[in-house]
Amino acid sequence: MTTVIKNGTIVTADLTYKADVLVEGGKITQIGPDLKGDEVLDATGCYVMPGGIDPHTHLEMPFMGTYSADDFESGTRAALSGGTTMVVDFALPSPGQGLLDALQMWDNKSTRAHCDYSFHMAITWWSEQVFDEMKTVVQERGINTFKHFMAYKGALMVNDDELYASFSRCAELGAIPLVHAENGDVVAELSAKLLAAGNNGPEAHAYSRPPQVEGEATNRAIMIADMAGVPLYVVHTSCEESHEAIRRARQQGKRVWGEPLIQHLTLDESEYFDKDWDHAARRVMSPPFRNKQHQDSLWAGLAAGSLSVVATDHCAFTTDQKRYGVGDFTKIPNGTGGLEDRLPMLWTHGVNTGRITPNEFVAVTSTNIAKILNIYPRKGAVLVGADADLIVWDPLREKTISAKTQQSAIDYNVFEGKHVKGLPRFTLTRGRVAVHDGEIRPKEGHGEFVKRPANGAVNRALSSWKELTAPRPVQRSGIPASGV
Ligand code: DUC
Ligand code: ZN
Ligand code: ZN
Ligand code: ZN
Repeated sequence: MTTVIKNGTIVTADLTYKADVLVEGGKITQIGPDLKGDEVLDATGCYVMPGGIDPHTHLEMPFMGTYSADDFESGTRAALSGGTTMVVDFALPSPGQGLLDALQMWDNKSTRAHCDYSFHMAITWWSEQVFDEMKTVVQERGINTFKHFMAYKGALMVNDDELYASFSRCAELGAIPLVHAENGDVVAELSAKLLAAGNNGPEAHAYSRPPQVEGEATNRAIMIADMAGVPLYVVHTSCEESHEAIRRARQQGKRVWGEPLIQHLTLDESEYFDKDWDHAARRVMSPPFRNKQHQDSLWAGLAAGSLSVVATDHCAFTTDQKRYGVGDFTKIPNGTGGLEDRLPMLWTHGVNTGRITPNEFVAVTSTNIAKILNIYPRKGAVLVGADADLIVWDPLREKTISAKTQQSAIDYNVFEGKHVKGLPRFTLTRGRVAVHDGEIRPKEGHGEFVKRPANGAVNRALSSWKELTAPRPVQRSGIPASGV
């Protein structure tokens, strides 16, 4: 059986041109004029683009006393509905749990996925066992990224000695460290102070995590990565302070990437103020939403190339779950949804406004992250031989986002009432048509795990690379020359 996408305009990270695309056996087999196939998908007036890759999701994750409400079934269904054809979720060992043990849990959960997926491995504690298992994770399991939390003190947070040890191990294994960059010690202090002063509502969550805690941690992680000689990927970059550290590092020749979320690009801190408790609590995530200046900085970074990827950190909790934090904002489960809405929101607020081009849209939603994760051009490309993970994007299709019509399992949507223009007419996951004329046709279990081999990239920063690797003079005896 062959499928042909006819009369569309192909848009990749580099090129825009008219051609048909032929799909067979889950792969793109031909690109050119006047192709024929058994099944015909009409792309007249549409863009044919690589399906979105969301490298930052938390599906059915045990967190803050509960589980995130979207699992691999509802989560990947939401993804496909909005044009995302691959997700990378975080396998999260509880401190003390082995990495391979945690991976087994994620293997079990992910069997219901409707689209392809991969995992990042989180390092939530440090030991010889963790050091050893990292090698198996990379070399046998095909996972080349390790995530580190610099916040969530007393739970997931790792300290600087552990960061340096793990980053150095990543360097040996050809893996890339990821960081959630917030200064967890300062967040804990500010939270305690706010609570002691009787400030226990959801807006205090934002006060407890000012941009400085993110800027400091981002800079610290960059410097530690530089000393370990390893690249660094900074998840959910939300503010100018963090963006500035990333920009400076890149300018100095460091291989550092920043990932703003669609939520931070389109929603601001006013969501927390003068709103009812539920409205604000539903938007509690870390880092919190920022003001317009920070938003402008993120948009500018996408246009200038100092920020590389737009993700969601999809971590959805119901209103009932959010209410665990009534009377104590530190108990509100952190997280917001966005999987289904990332592409339409970015198109509407990015491409339709002229902030980014359609080619840049493809770069930041798919191609850049495929390259960073070492799965390009199998993913993130419209090329012969690539997986047929494709979207036929109709720039004239419109809708108003609402929880009533969403795929996600929760009872609200942080983008409720937002009008989007630009939606998938068709979404193909390895050749299978999962969205047909805007209607979702999911298939549980269609998704496969995508192995990501080790990556040869190193951080060749000019600032410290030579200094760290060059032979240095050593006074071997350690005894003063005069003798004592
Ligand atoms: N931030 C969130 O808001 N949720 C999940 C984890 C995280 O870092
Ligand atoms: Zn995080
Ligand atoms: Zn409201
Ligand atoms: Zn996250």
